[in-house]
Amino acid sequence: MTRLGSAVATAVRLGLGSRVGATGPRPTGELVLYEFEACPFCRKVREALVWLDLDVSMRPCPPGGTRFRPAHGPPYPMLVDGEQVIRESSVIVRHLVSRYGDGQVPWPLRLGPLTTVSSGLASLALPRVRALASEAPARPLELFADETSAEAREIRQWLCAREIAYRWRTCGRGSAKFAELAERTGRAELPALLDGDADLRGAGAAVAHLQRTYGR
Ligand SMILES: N[C@@H](CCC(=O)N[C@@H](CS)C(=O)NCC(=O)O)C(=O)O
Repeated sequence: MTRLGSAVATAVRLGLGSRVGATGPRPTGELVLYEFEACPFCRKVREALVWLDLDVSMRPCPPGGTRFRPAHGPPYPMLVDGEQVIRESSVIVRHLVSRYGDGQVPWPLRLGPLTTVSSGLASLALPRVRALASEAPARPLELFADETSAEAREIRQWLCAREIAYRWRTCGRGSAKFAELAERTGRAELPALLDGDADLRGAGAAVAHLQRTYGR
């Protein structure tokens, strides 16, 4: 998706996914999300994760995928929170805001069919890329990014198409993770892909590194 396309998609979604909203208690365990980039229902969950400033272990399940799909089949999104396995995007969003927010679903996610239509429109320009071969990384990758930026989407799309698991450190406006990133690396610039000692900023550098290291 181009920068313009991404800006239009963000406008259609009323800016959700670019900033942190009302946060609450933090998870004690890991949140795991099975999803794919072009799925509008998955986008709703990604927007809620940024709103709540939550980190999540991503398990990309693109069409035709063979790494995570066999054990965790559709429909997507599917969230695992401790013992709980939750399907249905609206149920996942409600679960997240009631456990990790102030209990209020942000209003752009509360519009019923309109939410689905606008999320569908925002995801329209995204190709439903079928799974491509890759090497699985030996150590977890970390991606500091929000939901809405075109560059972040390009990196997520690459990772999604190759079914590469990663830790998404959601980083919307207002997140304390900007400070964490700056303290760890000396710079707060997003999107940031951290892979061991490699620190890649921007989609061009990140995708080139990923292609070189994990592409086939
Ligand atoms: N009502 C469900 C719809 C989920 C859904 O239809 N997901 C599609 C992707 S957009 C899916 O998993 N399709 C089957 C597949 O990809 O194999 C929700 O809100 O989560």
